Amino acid sequence: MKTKNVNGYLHEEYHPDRYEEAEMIQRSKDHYQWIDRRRTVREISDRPVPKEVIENIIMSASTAPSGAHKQPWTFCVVSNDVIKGKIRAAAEEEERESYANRMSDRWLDDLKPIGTDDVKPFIEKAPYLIVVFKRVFERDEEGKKHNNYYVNESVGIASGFLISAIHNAGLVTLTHTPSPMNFLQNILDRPDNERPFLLLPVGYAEEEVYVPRLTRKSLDEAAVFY
Ligand code: IYR
Repeated sequence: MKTKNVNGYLHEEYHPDRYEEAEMIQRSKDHYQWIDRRRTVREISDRPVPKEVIENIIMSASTAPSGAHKQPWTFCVVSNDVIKGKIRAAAEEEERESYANRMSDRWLDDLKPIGTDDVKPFIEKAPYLIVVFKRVFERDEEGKKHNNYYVNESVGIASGFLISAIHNAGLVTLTHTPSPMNFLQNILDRPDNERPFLLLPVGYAEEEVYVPRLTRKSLDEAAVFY
């Protein structure tokens, strides 16, 4: 393998996958049509999912690019019913307060077409909960803190990869964002350099599920070409 030296570090030759134009067009179109079938599903079945699938999904997410390749994420996987029960109870407590008092009328109106409320059965029902934590800093051997870079961007990208990998496996998820969500830090006993970022229940969709009828932005709405 061909290598070169950059600042005293080894760089190795890389051969990106390449396709002829026609194949490239077909592949990009197929990928769009495949990912456009993904929907957020709140009715998740309790049917077991092989743990290996969850492991592969997380390894896919963990290939995301990150600031200075610090990989500032930890994916906590919960299958234990007692822990799920604690998470659901704490999440619903926050959500009850949010829906009743913290969210604006405008916000509640915006959620009406989606039909969400403060009851979150999927937290206990889904075979797996993936709780994504961002790692704000790392500690060196002497215990000194070193901030990570572009943490939200990096963990956001990794979460996107995660959602795409879940779709690829034929499973469903939703991005649950209880707010505030510091309770996850305590229940999962995470270190002080981690902050909860997203909670994703993962599993099969129930046999018969309904999702809001929605339209996605057209190319003209989503993009500007200069
Ligand atoms: N975090 C709450 C409320 C909520 C907010 C938005 I913006 C959504 O798109 C959906 C829900 C919840 O999870 O119910």
